[in-house]
Amino acid sequence: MTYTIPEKIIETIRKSRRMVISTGAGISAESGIATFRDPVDGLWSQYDPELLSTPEAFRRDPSLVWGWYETMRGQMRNASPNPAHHAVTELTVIVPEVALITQNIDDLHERAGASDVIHLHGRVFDSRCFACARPHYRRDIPATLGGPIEPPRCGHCNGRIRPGVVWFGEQLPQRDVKRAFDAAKRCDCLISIGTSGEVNPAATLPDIALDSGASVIHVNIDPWCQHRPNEYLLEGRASEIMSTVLA
Ligand code: BV8
Ligand code: ZN
Repeated sequence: MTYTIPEKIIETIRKSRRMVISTGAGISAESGIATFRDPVDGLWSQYDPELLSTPEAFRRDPSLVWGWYETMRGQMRNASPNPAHHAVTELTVIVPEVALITQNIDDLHERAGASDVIHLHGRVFDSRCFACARPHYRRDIPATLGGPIEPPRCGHCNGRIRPGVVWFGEQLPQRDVKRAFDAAKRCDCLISIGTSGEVNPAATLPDIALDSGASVIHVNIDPWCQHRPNEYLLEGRASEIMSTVLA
């Protein structure tokens, strides 16, 4: 099915001089990476991702949480950027000023050629000591994935190593939050791709943009949208819609 983008939306994107592109798990879904709301298969199906993504869960069972993130890291390493990631990169080249903000912890925007990506919730490929916060570098991904794995130890204080992501209940990096909020206030157009808009403070970006007089375009297979003035919904798969936007 070829997707037709309403002329008004095409015009809004074409005229944009200061754009924010805000992405969630839905942009990586077509690269084979499960979203938070997708049912998770195998061992992990008995766990709620939100309950594993907390410091309390890591304190309670570090091997289970570390194993969960190593499985994700393996999945993300084997995934490839899809046409939506490439279309976003193209927009960052065409539009004079673009802030690319993602809630995703994968590196598919970078592997699609984007730079200066604001990862509001960190990156699964970063890790640090849970006790002293010193960065920990590792390249290998364990051969056997899919279950609990004992996390490595910090060379400095012997504390357990944790993924470099922001867990529920943890503060986001304040510098990144400020950059993201300032960009949402300045922009003339914010495109939100593949997010359920359920996690704060990332979920406030579209409203900040609307309140500042910008247009907001949601790209989602699920037609959720507040339908405020200047707020639009493009219902469908991110790769199909974003490729059509750039066609
Ligand atoms: C904070 C990293 C201040 C880890 C993530 C009670 C106690 C403590 C805090 C709270 C509380 N109540 C509320 C809060 C705040 C909390 C929050 O918002 N909770 C929600 C659940 C209510 N937020 C926080 O805790 C944040 N910190 O507030 O600090 C503070 C400090 C102390 C005490 C109080 C406050 C930290 C939030 C960051 C959490 N870390 N990720 C990891 O990834 O494992 S969040 C994680 O979930 C993701 O990063 C992402 O942000 C979020 C999932 O959202 P989406 O990306 O939108 O994904 P989702 O699956 O939901 O939706 C996918 C969408 O794509 C769907 O709409 C679908 O239709 C669409 N889609 C699917 N396929 C496609 C598609 N669209 C297009 N094309 C397709 N093919
Ligand atoms: Zn340490």
